[in-house]
Amino acid sequence: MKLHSILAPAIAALFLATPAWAAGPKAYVGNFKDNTVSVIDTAASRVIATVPVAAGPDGIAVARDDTQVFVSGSSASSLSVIDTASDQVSSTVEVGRGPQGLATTPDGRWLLVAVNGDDRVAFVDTATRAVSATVPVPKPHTIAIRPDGKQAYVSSQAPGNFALVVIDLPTRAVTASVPVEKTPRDLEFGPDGKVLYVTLAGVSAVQVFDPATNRMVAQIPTGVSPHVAHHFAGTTAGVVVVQGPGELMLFDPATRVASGRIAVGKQPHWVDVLPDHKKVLVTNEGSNDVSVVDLAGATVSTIPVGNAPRKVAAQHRAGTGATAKVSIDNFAFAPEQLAIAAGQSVTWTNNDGAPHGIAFADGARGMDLMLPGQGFSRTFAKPGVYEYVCSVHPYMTARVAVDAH
Ligand SMILES: [Cu+2]
Repeated sequence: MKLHSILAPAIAALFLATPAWAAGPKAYVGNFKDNTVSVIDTAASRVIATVPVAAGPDGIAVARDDTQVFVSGSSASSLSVIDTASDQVSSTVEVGRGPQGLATTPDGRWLLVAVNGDDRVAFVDTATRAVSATVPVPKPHTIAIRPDGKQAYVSSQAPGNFALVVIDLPTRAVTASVPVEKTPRDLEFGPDGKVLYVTLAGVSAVQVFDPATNRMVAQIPTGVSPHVAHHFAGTTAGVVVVQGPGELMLFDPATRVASGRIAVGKQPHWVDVLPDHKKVLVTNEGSNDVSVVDLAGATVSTIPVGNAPRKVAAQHRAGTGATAKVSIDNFAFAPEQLAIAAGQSVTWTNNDGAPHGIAFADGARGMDLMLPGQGFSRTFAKPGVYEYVCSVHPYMTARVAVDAH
C-alpha cells in the first residue's frame, strides 16, 4: 500500500549502500585470471561484492570462526586476508614465492600454506597473521588436515619424486613421505579421518588412501580427469569434480561405487559444501560460473562470476545473525547438523502437517508438543555438541554444534 511504496525504495537503497550485507552464509570464489574474489550470498544466489586480491588467486580458506578469508596469490608471494564483515582486504601477509593450497587446523589457530616456489609449508597464526614456522616440503601443492588436528598430508609435486608428505602437527616435523606414481593433484580427508581421497594426474579414478597404513586401499573409477574428491561431514554421498565430462560425480563412501552423475559447467575445478549440508558449490573454470548443486534433488542452478574461477570456500555457519533457524519438515529436522557460535540462539519452527517436539540429551528444557506452525528457541551459551530428538518421534535425531568463537 502507500506506506510500502514509500519505504521500499529506501530499503533497497540501504541494501545497495552496504554491499557486504548477505541474508545467508557467504561463499568466496577466486577468479584466477581477474585477480579478484567474487563474494556470493548463498541465500540469494548472487554475487554481492568483487574484491581485488594478490595475483593468481589459487588457494582459498575461510577461517573456522568465519570472520576472515585467506586467499593465496600463486603468481605473487603473499596471502590476501579478507575481513568478512566488510568484504575488503584487511591485510596482506608475505609468505614466500607462489603460495598455492591452504588449510586451517580444526582449532582455528593455524593456517597452513603450501609455499610451492620455496619448497616449504608455512604456518600462519590466524590471530596475528604472522608466519611462525616453516617445514620443508618439495613443491607442495595442496594440504589436507586430519579432523583430529594431529597430522597434515601435503601433495608434493617435485618431478620424479611425486609423494604425499606427512607432517606431524604437534612437533611440526615430516614423519613420512609416501611415493605415488603420478603427479598428485588433491587430497581430502573423509569426515572421520580414516580415509584420504587422493586424485592423481592422468588417472581416471579416485585413490582411496588409508592414513593408518599409508597405503592405497581402493580406487573409485570416475571418468577423465578427476580433480578433487570429498566426503563432507554431515552428508551421505561423496562428491568428485570430474573435469573431462564436466560432472559432479556422487559416490557411496561405504561401497566406493558411483551413485550419480550431475552435469555442471565447463572444466569444473573445485567444490565446497554449504552449512545446510544439502547443497554444494562447484566452480567452472571454463564457463566462468559457479554451479549450485542440490545433492538430494540433483538440481543445478548457475551463478555467473569472474574470469577462470578456481577455488571456492563457503562460510561454515548457517546463521550469520544472532539467530539460526531449524525447520521441522517431512518428519525431519533441517538442517540435522547446525554449527553456531557460543551465545547464539536457535529457533525451531514446525513447518510440518503433524505435531512434533524437542527433547535435549543434556536435559535442558525442550518442548513436548509443538503443533504445526508453533516454534521454540534456545540460546546456547557454552561450546559443545548438543544432541536432541523429537519427543513424539524419537527416531528424528539432530544436533547443534556450538563453538567457542
Ligand atoms: Cu516428530
